[in-house]
Amino acid sequence: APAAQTSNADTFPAGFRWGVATAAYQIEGAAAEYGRGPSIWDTFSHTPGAITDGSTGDVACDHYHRFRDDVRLMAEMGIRSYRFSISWPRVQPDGHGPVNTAGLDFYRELVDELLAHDIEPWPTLYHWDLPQPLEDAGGWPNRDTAPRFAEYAAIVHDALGDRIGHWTTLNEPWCSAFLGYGAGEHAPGRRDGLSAVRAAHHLMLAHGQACEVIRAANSQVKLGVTLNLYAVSPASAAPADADAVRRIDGLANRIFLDPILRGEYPADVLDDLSPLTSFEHLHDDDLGIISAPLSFLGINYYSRYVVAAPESGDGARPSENARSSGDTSPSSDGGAPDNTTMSPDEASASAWPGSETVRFVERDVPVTAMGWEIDPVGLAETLVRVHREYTTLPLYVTENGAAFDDVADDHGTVDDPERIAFIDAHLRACHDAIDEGVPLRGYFAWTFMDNFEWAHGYTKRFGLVRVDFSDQRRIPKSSAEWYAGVIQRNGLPIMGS
Ligand code: GBH
Repeated sequence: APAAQTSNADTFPAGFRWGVATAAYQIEGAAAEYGRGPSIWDTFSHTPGAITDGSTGDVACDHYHRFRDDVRLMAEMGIRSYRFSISWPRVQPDGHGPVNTAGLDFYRELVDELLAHDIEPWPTLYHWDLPQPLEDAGGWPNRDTAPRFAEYAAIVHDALGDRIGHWTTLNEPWCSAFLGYGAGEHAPGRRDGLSAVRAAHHLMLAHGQACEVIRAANSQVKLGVTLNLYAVSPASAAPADADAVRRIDGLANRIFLDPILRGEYPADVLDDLSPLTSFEHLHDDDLGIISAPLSFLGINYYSRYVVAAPESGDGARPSENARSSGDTSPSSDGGAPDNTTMSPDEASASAWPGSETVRFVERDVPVTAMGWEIDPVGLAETLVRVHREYTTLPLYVTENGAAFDDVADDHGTVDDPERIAFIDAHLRACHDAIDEGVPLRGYFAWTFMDNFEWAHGYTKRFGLVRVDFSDQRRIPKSSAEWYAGVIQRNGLPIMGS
């Protein structure tokens, strides 16, 4: 049975938005066609060893050529809102200057097709695919990338603004900064704590500057940003574990929430980072720009982190690698330090600069195929926390979902009760949060169809719809049918029926 059972009300508020989400590089394919330039994900996925199965997003779901069929399938499922991302290098192949008209046309046609099917388009301007020329010029650790992004945002808003209700600037700046420049698990695969910290700041600056230019063009526009937030809890009641929570909550959540929603950096996080930098990259007016007024906040929620103080004694090895890659191989299970097998670069790779030695504890609880703990209560906790501590803005769950080891029969049919239970439990958690007064206005399931799961390539399937990558056939899983029912009744099935 689903874990969060406290709510017996099964209907959502009138007008609650029901959607699915995707991202450009994960589905579009047509990577070198129609004037699209390369992004850091093209470069990274073509780097031997970077992606588990050696795959790339060159073709992915071939959505670029099949978007009309995909939109029709969404309409058949009763999807009311579609969150997708716009590929910056499709619109601006060099990351600045000339616009690729074919790229803008693709998104115009997609938006028109959605509207024709009564599906609300929810674009995200940046889901990790930085144009490669901008990475060559320093990437997100370089301050100049921020105004480039604002320029790109203005171009897209100009082209589509009349048909879009809600704009999201960035998806999960934590991943871009700390997985991309710290741990090196994501593009561009750099492994340097200071670069990650600078990237985080410039991503937020880019968000703020984009908000400014878009709002200057339309004062009524609805603007938001999507953060991936975690519930974080201690492995024990020991004070040292509480400090581990403070650190990881600081680097995962508060380092974005505080600047964006309060206009300040959390002092303790700056303190933890001070051995790494004297913060020359923070300029006087930045926090004013970063805390630009918003209309909503998007939250992506997948799991909870349970953390503990570093092993006493030293030599405690960076512990994030095993968990953040979903890798459960014996070599990464937190055993004895063995840095001799790592290059200096690998040894310093961490998504948690300044807090590298905090331990991520694996508990004996159900996990998804990614190895992530299934913890719907953490979603309610996160929503209530953001509402009480940070903002009264409308909130949206812009991503939530799970990979499981789907088994398809000869017809490609997948029965996926685990995915249904996962989403059911998380929706009950959403309902609990609403009962507690959280203005949660919508939910987007991650993801519409199986796709290129970043460093995991095609080995992890998060879709409601199965994709057969040998022939691009789409086959709705039982979770798709179940979700269609949820949307139709604006609520969950009554438990036990
Ligand atoms: C989202 O990111 C992305 O927006 C989406 O594109 C992606 O396909 C989807 O999730 C599924 O991965 O191993 O316990 O340390 C998710 C953000 C950040 C979630 C890192 C997992 C590591 C968990 N991820 N986190 S752990």
